[in-house]
Amino acid sequence: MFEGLRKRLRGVSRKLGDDIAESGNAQGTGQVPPDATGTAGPGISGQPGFAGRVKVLITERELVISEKDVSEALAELEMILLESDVALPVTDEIISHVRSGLVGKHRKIGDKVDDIVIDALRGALLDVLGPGFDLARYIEEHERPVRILFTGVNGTGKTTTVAKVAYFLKKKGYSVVIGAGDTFRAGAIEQIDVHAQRVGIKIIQHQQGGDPSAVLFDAVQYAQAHHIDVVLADTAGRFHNRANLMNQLDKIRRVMKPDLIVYVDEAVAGNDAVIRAHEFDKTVGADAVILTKADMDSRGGAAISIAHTIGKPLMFLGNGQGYEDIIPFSPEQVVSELLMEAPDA
Ligand SMILES: Nc1nc2c(ncn2[C@@H]2O[C@H](COP(=O)(O)OP(=O)(O)OP(=O)(O)O)[C@@H](O)[C@H]2O)c(=O)[nH]1
Ligand SMILES: [Mg+2]
Repeated sequence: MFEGLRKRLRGVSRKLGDDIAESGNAQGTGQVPPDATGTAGPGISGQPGFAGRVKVLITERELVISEKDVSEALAELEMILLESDVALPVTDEIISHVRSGLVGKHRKIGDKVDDIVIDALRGALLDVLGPGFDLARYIEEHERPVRILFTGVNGTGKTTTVAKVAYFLKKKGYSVVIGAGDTFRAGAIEQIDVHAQRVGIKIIQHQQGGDPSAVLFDAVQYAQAHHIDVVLADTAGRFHNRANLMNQLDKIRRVMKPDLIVYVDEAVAGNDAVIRAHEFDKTVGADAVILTKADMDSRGGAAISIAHTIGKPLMFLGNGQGYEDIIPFSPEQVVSELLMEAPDA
């Protein structure tokens, strides 16, 4: 996951560290008397004596990181983020956060520069990734059944994600019903029916061509009558500029009254996913985002940008085709993986 970005971040953080360390060496050799070996004795006229020399050494051993030390590596970091499809405003935010985390910082000669650099990068990434969304906690804190509507464009992984989330919640001990709300695409009802059988979850379905609002209304009624904890509503893929399909989604929203609208897109779509999420949020609303196919995404741009850009948290990352292949989004974990030292392969 995001291994291309990880490698490039590792490269640029080394460069940042090296540039800062090199400038420290230059300051050190330029200002500390070369013969300051600690020999006692009277000072040569115009030169500090032993005590003076020690003082110089001590004060000179604390260095301040300057803009000049970091500007080249930050320009490189900016290119890396943009080439990894991190949205421009998010890239700007990260750069300015790293810059303010480094420039003006006092450090002692001998402090590990790498730690200072990694701390600055970690802070910047955590800041843009936001807090994530804990679905189990949400369910605990809300009236049951919790109704969750999944939306998004065609083929991004909505149906698979509904099955994965159902499996995830079932393992946590929640009862779940799935509503087969894609009555539009041929084969869609059979597809989700097979998933539901495999993960052992009750499914409510109507005929193909029927009104998806009616199916999802029935799913909610079933959940209420049987004290089911969560309703997961699949829907047909659609683009935000298709007015009739968006009106249909609006009707679903009015009839089903979802507690959460989850926008599903693929991490591999990069900045397109961010733009689409924004459009869906404007048209039907979005409370959280799931990015699928993170296992196929080397660049990581959408995962880094989406929450900050649309102001909605990331809930899960999909990382494979199996039912287990879904990870609750943890900003700390993603940042640790991005910044972890691993052998260059
Ligand atoms: N590698 C990988 N493939 C995934 C992931 N999630 C879904 N897929 C695959 O993506 C393809 C499309 O998944 P669907 O769940 O049918 O997508 P959808 O959004 O429901 O598609 P429509 O209903 O046609 O809009 C399938 O082949 C899935 O197996 C993931 O996290 N990783
Ligand atoms: Mg589908």
